[in-house]
Amino acid sequence: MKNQEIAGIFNEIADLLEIKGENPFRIRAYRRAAQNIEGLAKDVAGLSKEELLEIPGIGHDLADKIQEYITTGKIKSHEDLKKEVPEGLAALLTVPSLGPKTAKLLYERLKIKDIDELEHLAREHKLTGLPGIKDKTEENILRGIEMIKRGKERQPLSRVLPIASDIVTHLKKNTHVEKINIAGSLRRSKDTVKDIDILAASTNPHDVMKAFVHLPHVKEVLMQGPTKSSIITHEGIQVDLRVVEDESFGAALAYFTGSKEHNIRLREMAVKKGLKINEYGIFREKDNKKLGGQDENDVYKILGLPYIPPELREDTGEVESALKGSLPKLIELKDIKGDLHVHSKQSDGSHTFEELIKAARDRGYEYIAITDHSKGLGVARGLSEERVMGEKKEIEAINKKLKGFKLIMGIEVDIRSDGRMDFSDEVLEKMDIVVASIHSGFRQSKEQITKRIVSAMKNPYVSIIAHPTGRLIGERDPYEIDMDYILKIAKETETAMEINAYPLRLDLNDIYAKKAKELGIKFVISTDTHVISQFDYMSYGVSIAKRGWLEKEDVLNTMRYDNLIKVLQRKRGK
Ligand code: DGT
Ligand code: CA
Ligand code: ZN
Repeated sequence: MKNQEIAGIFNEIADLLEIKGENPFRIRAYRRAAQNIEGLAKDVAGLSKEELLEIPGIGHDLADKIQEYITTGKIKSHEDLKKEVPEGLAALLTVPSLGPKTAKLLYERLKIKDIDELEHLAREHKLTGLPGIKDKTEENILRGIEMIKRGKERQPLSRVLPIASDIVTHLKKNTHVEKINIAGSLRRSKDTVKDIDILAASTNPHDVMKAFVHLPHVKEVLMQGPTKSSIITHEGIQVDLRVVEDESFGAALAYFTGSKEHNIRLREMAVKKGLKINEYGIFREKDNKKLGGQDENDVYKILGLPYIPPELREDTGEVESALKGSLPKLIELKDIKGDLHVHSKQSDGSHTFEELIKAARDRGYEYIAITDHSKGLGVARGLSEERVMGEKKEIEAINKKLKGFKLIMGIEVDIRSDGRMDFSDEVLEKMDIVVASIHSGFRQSKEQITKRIVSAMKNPYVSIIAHPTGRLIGERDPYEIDMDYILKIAKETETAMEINAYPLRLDLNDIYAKKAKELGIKFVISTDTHVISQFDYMSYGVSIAKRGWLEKEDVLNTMRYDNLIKVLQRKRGK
């Protein structure tokens, strides 16, 4: 799948153009194209030019560039740009929080050639004093570098899962495997993963391993053995494949799915019962008699436990809960009846209402809420009061014609730096659903940001807090907030918390979701779609919800439209 490579190159072109001080519209066009390609479910390599032109933001020029990359592995204008901009300067641009202007300044004044040198000088406070660079700037640069280093160790779920699934498909097709499954943190749907663990059962491990190390995905073979092989993919991700006998597959799957902490708990329980568990099976201690191991559930059954879903296996109470018979009945993708955070062309989305409705109906939804940005977000073409009322009229007219589907009039209202809402209550009252979120002032103190979110929750028209911590995995840390206090107020004010399914957000995260559920807070799982293919991010949101122990009843967008609106507006009557 070439989508991410091409999106990466388009972003790089945008950076390079920015350094050169080129036309901002051209720069924006590249960034938007990158975003849209990255969000695409289909591989661009398989698309005709006509099909490429259907991707929002892709015109003839960019479509040609995509095809040039697919046939030659390069884009000439990109190579030319790189020659114009020194390599060292381009390297500096990879640091999040370091914009082209500052990068250029540092490169020209201090002759910084790479990130190590930048880190060194920032630590020694050698950057301050340059125009526009303060202690804070140095801190942010160091934090950005830290993030790059961390980012190399762990990759977002969404980048890794498609690669892993593709490898599994290849191995299933080309080799004789009886069973094959993803294991490790990827199977537990953690928001970031270190590597890909795959487990297979085969009577001919040699052939499977041979096929594995020759897959088109392989950049480097780290080791090749009869039971375990490891490779590095072109994306730089390590993949470990283990091959076992069919009769041990279940035990091995349980073992390599982890987590390590969960496994330790199971082994302790086993010892107390005179049993022994390892990757080969589950055995009676006294005579080593094998009691099971072909199926994963053997392990749980023999321990006297119900099956524990992989998303819960973190030793955060799932074993106790299993013993009591009180494991949650986890929410599933098919429970979701609609998406409550969607952007249209009217702000920074790429589609008309009609296109969004069709895409939502194709996914079996009964409703979506249009939640374009409010006026404060100029960069996202935020709506003025007047435009928002125009949008409302249009939506009402569309709803008159729709059967079996509802377009919900909403707004993503910006919580301003001073804590006020970007729209007055008179405007918010006219919306069927109000999603409030923070898009600025990320570096305010913990008290200030907490206060802003609390004031949004205390507004009777705000039904949902969107992406409550503002993180972008690998790009921006969560802002500092007093989450315990926020959750307490969410409960008191009956404000729902969003699990934003956009793969770099996944925010609320699993840990806070579990806490919030324990307090009885309600959730929505929303994709924040800007391009219709992003509706499919819902599955990532549901995975995080599962990791947060959520059940269907905890999530409002599993409800029918009528009940949903009643619940979302309940706080208005108080
Ligand atoms: P990651 O890769 O950091 O995202 O997280 P995991 O959980 O995939 O960790 P990984 O890849 O090191 O190991 C995969 C699974 O193998 C892990 O979840 C449990 C099992 N495992 C690995 N090493 C040990 C160990 O020393 N003891 C036990 N009990 N299990 C282990
Ligand atoms: Ca792993
Ligand atoms: Zn949004």
